[in-house]
Amino acid sequence: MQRFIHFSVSIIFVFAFIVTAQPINPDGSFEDATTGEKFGTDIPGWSIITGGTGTAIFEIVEDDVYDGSKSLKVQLLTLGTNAWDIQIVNEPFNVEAGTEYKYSIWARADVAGVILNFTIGAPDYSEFGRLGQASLSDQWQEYTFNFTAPAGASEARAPIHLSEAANNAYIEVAIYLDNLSIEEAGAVDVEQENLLPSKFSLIQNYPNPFNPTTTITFTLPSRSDVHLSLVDVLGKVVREIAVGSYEAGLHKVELNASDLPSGVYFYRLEAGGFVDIKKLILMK
Ligand SMILES: [Ca+2]
Repeated sequence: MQRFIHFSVSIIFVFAFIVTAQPINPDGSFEDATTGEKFGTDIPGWSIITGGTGTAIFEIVEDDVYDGSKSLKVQLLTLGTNAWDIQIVNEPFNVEAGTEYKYSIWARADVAGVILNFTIGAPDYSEFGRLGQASLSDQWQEYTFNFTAPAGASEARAPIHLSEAANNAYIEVAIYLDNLSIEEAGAVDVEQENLLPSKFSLIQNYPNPFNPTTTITFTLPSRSDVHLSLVDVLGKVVREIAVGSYEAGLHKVELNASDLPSGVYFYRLEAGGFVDIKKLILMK
């Protein structure tokens, strides 16, 4: 019987796929705007909306900021008839349906107690939901909420509502907003790095059962002498799959068993004092 020994080995570095936290919304820190009083779409990335009898002064200022060199100052003049009459809306950004996002904004008011409402919605004005309400402090403070983009959503807008009835007591009080940041929940600030396995391991082959090829994966925390063999149910070595000195890392070895009969076999890894054995099934 002609005996084929067929294998290939590759080293794959194990990358940690780490998402760096990056806001997905347009300039939430107002840094792209010029200073002074603003109307309509004067602030890049934002729309100022006043409705009914709601009126307010929106102004980009430099004298009271949380982040960077600019913030938005709002002074309510008349509230209008409902909470939607005075808004500043962060313009549409892309979202992925089913993904959870973290919403964060910094705000303060010259007098504590001003009420803000935050929502997230589609560009067609159907809101995903009211995210939350904040009663502002007179110190800069962060307000955070999580939301999940619903099925079918691909874009969202982020209105901040200022004309709550409770704000009647705060007419002309200066309200400051800065650093609206919307990012994927769970994202962390970590440099991408190249990680080596921390231990020896022998991973279940795939596919299994197989015919006639399958892939066996193992990891080495340091360069090691490796002996990977195929053993039959009687304990007899029927194939040396991989023998030699291997670098630290994750290795994939292809086993071609085209010359072996169907049945149950085992593959056994010895490396640097580590021994493990797993079962595999050849089904022709
Ligand atoms: Ca800013």
